[in-house]
Amino acid sequence: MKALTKKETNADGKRKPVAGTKQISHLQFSKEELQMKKKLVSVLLATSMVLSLVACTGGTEATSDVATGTTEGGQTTVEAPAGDYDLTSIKMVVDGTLTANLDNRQDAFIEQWQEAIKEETGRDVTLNINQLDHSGYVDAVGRLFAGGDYPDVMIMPASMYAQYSSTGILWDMTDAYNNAEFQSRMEKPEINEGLKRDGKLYGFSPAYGNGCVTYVKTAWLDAVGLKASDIKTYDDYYNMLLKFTNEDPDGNGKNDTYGTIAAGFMKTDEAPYINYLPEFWQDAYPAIYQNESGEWVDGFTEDATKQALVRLQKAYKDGVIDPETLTASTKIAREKYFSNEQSGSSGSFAYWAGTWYQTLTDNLVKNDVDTELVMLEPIAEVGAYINREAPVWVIIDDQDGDNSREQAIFDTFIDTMLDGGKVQVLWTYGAEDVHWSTKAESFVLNAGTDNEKSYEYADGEFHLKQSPNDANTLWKKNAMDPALVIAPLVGEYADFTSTSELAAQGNLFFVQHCKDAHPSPSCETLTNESGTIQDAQNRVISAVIVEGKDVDAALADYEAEAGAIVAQALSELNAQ
Ligand SMILES: [Ca+2]
Ligand SMILES: [Ca+2]
Repeated sequence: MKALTKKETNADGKRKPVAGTKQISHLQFSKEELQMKKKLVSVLLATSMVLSLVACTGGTEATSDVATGTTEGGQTTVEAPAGDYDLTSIKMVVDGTLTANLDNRQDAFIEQWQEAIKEETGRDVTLNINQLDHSGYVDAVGRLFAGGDYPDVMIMPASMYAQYSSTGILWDMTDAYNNAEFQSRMEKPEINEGLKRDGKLYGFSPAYGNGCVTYVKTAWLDAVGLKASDIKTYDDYYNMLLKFTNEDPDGNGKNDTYGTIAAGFMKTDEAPYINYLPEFWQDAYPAIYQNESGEWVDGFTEDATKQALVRLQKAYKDGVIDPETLTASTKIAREKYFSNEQSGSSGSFAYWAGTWYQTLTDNLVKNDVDTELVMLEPIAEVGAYINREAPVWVIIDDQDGDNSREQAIFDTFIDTMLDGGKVQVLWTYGAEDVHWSTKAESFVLNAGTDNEKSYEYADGEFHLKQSPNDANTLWKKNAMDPALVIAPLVGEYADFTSTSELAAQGNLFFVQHCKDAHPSPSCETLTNESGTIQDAQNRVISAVIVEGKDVDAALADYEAEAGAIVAQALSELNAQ
């Protein structure tokens, strides 16, 4: 259903039947089935929108619903060379990656970004940010697209990028990237080289991926007589979870705690899917991936996945996993973890490495809970934590056959993101004198408590300030993690470094204990029908783990629901 290309026509020029055609019949499905297929519908609508844009955009008429700026008056800029495009606004969609959210002075970030852009590019551009909830991001974007509401730029998690990269919706930024100003400072070109599909780059990542590590509450380990260094195998880990569940580690006299909690047993719509419960999934990779012999396979039906599902089924039955894991968002999972009320909380929690080590600790401090967290070395069966593919920034192609608008967006928004200076600082740390400063100042966090901490800075000394929405925590970073970025700050900004010791420890620990995630698959059938596969996977997860259904029976249901689609996807992938 993507824009017609040579690839999709037969020798006689007729359009080949493409995967997804039969999905038109979903319109006759029940409301419930429609709901289940919402992701698919979103993608279909999005891709058919592109098709209709291509069909109706011709000559000098700019009829695109997606077009912004000067094309809106019916005049196109077909003759205009790149660089002359009069870009006046950028509509951006983002998830929780942008830490400078509405509660944290996003207005100041926008204002300073607009000023810096004017200084650097001469362009007067209004930045409009639509920040969507992090947990439901993929669905929310699908709904925006389905409603024809396309941004100019947006962030996409890697698996979403794989899904959309072949649709024609994303602008081919290969040339723009190759000629970008930041290339002279590039330290890790392999990150974006790895994002190319058939040699073309449709999404840009300014940083590498990062991943999750398992944090454990030291006070709970002490309470049940364990040490983190003793947890070496799955049996050790499971024994720890049992003790956290059955031996009252919070000391309130009741067995009202859990071993662990996660945002979902498996995050079926976002690679690497299993990073929130690594000890249970171990060597399983329950998604379509390329195995060691180079063949694309469905890991969801492999024996390793069956064994992982059985481990999770037992853990659920034993009560060591918080049952809210089935539905919890990342926000709910982490808030339960560091809650002031530790009854109902968990001892072990796999979450993002680096900055989050500091943030989780800060929240424990704020909630007056024993604060020490220890990072668990990967147990033997896990071996290494997963370094996810980096999320990317994409530019929406308005399909008018002219690159000047998209090039202007690249130059203004993406190229400046790694300018080594003012704009990169904004993406990395936020707004000057709001999130960070070089002015002399002193302040105290958690004054009058055991966790009181004083900070004092001389004039000219770069430092992070108190978080705008919470004067008792230190601000950490904005959208780009300084430890993960692929091109450095330079000149007067070169010594702007984050001061959090735990974040640095966390990043180092992760780098020492990680392996790269399998690359996300990209083919037409997955673009159109991955929602159906995810729905079938979610039903297996829920049936086996929560309802205690036999794993083989549940996988037979999966095969009946999604088997044909998976087989088609695998055949496309293996033919590439
Ligand atoms: Ca208790
Ligand atoms: Ca265009």
